[in-house]
Amino acid sequence: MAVAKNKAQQPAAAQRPSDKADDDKANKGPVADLGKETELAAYRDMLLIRRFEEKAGQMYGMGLIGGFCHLYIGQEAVVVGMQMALKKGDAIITGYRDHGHMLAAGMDAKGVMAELTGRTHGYSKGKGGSMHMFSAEKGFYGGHGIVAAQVPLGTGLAFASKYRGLDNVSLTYFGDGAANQGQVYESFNMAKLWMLPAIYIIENNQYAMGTSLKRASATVDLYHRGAAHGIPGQQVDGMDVRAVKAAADYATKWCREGNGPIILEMMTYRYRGHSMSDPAKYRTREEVEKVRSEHDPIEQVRQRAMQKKWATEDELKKIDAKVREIVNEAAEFATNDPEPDPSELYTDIYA
Ligand SMILES: Cc1ncc(C[n+]2csc(CCOP(=O)(O)OP(=O)(O)O)c2C)c(N)n1
Ligand SMILES: [Mg+2]
Repeated sequence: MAVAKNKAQQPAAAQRPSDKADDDKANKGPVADLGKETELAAYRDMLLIRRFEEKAGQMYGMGLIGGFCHLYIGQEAVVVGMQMALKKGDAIITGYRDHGHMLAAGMDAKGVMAELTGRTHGYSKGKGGSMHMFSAEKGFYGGHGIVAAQVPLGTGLAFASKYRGLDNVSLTYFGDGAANQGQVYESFNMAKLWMLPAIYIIENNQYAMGTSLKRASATVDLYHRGAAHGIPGQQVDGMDVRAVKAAADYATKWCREGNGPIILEMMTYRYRGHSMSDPAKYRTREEVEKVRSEHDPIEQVRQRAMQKKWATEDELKKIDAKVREIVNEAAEFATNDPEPDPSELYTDIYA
C-alpha cells in the first residue's frame, strides 16, 4: 500500500520545477525563413543525402554492398540544419546511421560510396564499411557501431576543445534508443561538471530497431534528460530545416560562450527499416506514408521555394539532375575501384 501511495504522489517528469527552469533558458523563439540562398543550399544538401541513400539501398540489393547498412532517409534536415551553424575545427560524431552526417560535413560522395563497396579508395581503404569512416580534415570522428559508444567520445572531443582554449564545439548525435544507455548519463555529468562545449543531439526517430520509444522508455520527452545534471534541453522539429538551423545557432552560441553542454531533441522519422535486413513490420505503411506526405523535409523546402518564387520547377529539377550526377559518378567509381590488396589485412592495426 505504501508503495502505491508514494507512486500516486510522484509528479510527472515534465512538471518537476528543476526540469523547467533549465529548459526555459534554452527557448529558441519562432522559426524564421532562412532566405533564398540558404534554403536552396539546404535543399541541395538534403537531396544529395536522399539520392545517395537511395542509390546505396539499390547497390545493397544488387549485392555490391555487404554487411551492415543503415539508411538515413527521412532525417536529412537534422544534419543539414546543424551543419549550417558550424565552423572549422568543430567536431562531429555519431552512430552507425552515418552516411548523411559525412556528406553534410563535406566528405566526398565517392569516398563514402567506395567504402560501402569495400574498395581501395574508400575512406577507410575499404576495411571499415558503412559504420566505420572518419575524416579528421572535415571534423568527422565516426561512425560507431556500439549504441551510445560515441557519447563519451563526443564528450572527450568537447573536452579537447576546452583544454586547448578553443571556442570549437562538439556535436554528438545519438538515437532515442541510445538515450537510455548508462554511459550517456556519465557523459552528461562530466560535461556539466567541466562546462564542456558539448551539443548532444538526440535524433528521436521514434524507434530503436523494432521497438517504439513509448514501449521502451519510462519518459519520452528526451530533451528533459539532462535535468538531473542541470543541462538545458530543447525539443526541435527535426523535419523542418529552418527549426533545426535556429536551434543550431542557439546551441552553438550557448557553447561557444562557455555556458556548458546543451541537449537538442530532434523530432524526426526514418522512412526505411532500421537496417537493410529489417522489413519494418512493427509499424503500419499508413504511419510512414503520413509522415512522408505531410512532413517530408525536402518537399517542405521545395514547396516553399516555389511559393516564394525563389526557384521555378525547372530550376529545382536542374538541382536534382546535378545531385543525381554526383551520386551516379560516386556509384560508378565505387563499382570500378579495385578491392584492397590482401596485404592490407596487416596494416592499420595495433600490435
Ligand atoms: C550496446 C549495443 N546494444 C545493442 C546493439 C544493437 N542495436 C543496434 S542499433 C539498435 C537500436 C538503437 O536505436 P536508436 O538509438 O533509436 O537509433 P536509430 O537506429 O533509431 O538511429 C540496437 C539495439 C548495439 N549495436 N550496441
Ligand atoms: Mg531511433
